[in-house]
Amino acid sequence: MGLINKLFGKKEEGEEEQNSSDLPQSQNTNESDSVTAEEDQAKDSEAQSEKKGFFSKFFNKENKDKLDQGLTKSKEGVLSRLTRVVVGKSKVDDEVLDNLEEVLVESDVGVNTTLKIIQKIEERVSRDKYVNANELNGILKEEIASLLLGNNIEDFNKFDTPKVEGPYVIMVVGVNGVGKTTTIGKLANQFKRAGKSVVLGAADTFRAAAIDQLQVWADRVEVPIITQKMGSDPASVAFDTVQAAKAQGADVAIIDTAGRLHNKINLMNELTKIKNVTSKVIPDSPHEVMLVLDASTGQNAIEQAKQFTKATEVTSLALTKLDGTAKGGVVIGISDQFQIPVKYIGIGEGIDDLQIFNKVEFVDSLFG
Ligand SMILES: Nc1nc2c(ncn2[C@@H]2O[C@H](COP(=O)(O)OP(=O)(O)OP(=O)(O)O)[C@@H](O)[C@H]2O)c(=O)[nH]1
Ligand SMILES: [Mg+2]
Repeated sequence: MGLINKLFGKKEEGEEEQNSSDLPQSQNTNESDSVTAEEDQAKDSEAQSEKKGFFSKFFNKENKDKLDQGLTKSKEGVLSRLTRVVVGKSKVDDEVLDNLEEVLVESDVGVNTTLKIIQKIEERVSRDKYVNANELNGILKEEIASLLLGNNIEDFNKFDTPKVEGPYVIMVVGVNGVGKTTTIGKLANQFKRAGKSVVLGAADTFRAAAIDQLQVWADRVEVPIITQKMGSDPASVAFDTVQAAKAQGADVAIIDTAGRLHNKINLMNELTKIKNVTSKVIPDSPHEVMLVLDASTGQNAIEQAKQFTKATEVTSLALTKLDGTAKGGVVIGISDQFQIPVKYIGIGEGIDDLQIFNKVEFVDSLFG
């Protein structure tokens, strides 16, 4: 809690600041006698810049602005619903909590996670006795961030890969059209920027266009790509990719795969086959199986994650298309419910529109 309190500018216990309007009148008057408006302003801006300075230690300003912008639609939805909950209310009572529950479900957080959040808020309200309705937003941020941080899954803080013998192999999986190929392109770009050498593998051999699409990204990022002709065995492309990456002494190999549904047995078996061949070249590979989910599908994304993780091993998640959707709350549900880290979020179609998922930063942006 300490870190969250600091991030959101809350004082430690016992240090609780009294709202000036709660102070006895005489004290208020004394204050205003001795402090001029200019001094007040100067103090305010000092406090502001201190707070900003503190914030910026954690959040890179440019990334945070971009995230704020990417989440605009979701944020607008959440905030307008929250405003409805507290309008005309002075304290957080049972009615506010009931309405809040509805707001969170409507915001695609998901029922299970919503119930956990409501329970935390209830505990908070009974602890603090009188919680003003206009504090609800801040309390929500704190409690949701604390819930997510409590799941013991560390955030990653840079585009990096663990040190392994040979290239670090990432196999990217997911349903059709969720943004696998685009995420691979963006990720390759970030890895390259971080000084890593990357090889891409076009193991979606179903459609010629799929191979071309990854080729376009490889050209744009200027990284090598391994392809075979359309209709070739995807496992054979994966094998070639890992072998080429190994031979070149590359740091990372990223394998694109065709979109598939969890219940298509043959296609799911194909993933197992791909895994088996990469491990022939680099034992323990693929080191990462990344499931890409389209956040704009809301609750379907949660369902897909459930089904996919049952059908095959998944070790990381990427949530795409957060821009242009009001369903961003789904990221909170997914981050809470799965013991698999949400590593990346997609906030646009451009090459730079991929961010590392940071729980506190995300919650801060979503609840504005
Ligand atoms: N707005 C937005 N669009 C995205 C994002 N990520 C991907 N897209 C778009 O989503 C569409 C599908 O992306 P692809 O990368 O082709 O998806 P895929 O999962 O590889 O699709 P298949 O190979 O057909 O299974 C493309 O038009 C992308 O530009 C994102 O973060 N934001
Ligand atoms: Mg694709």
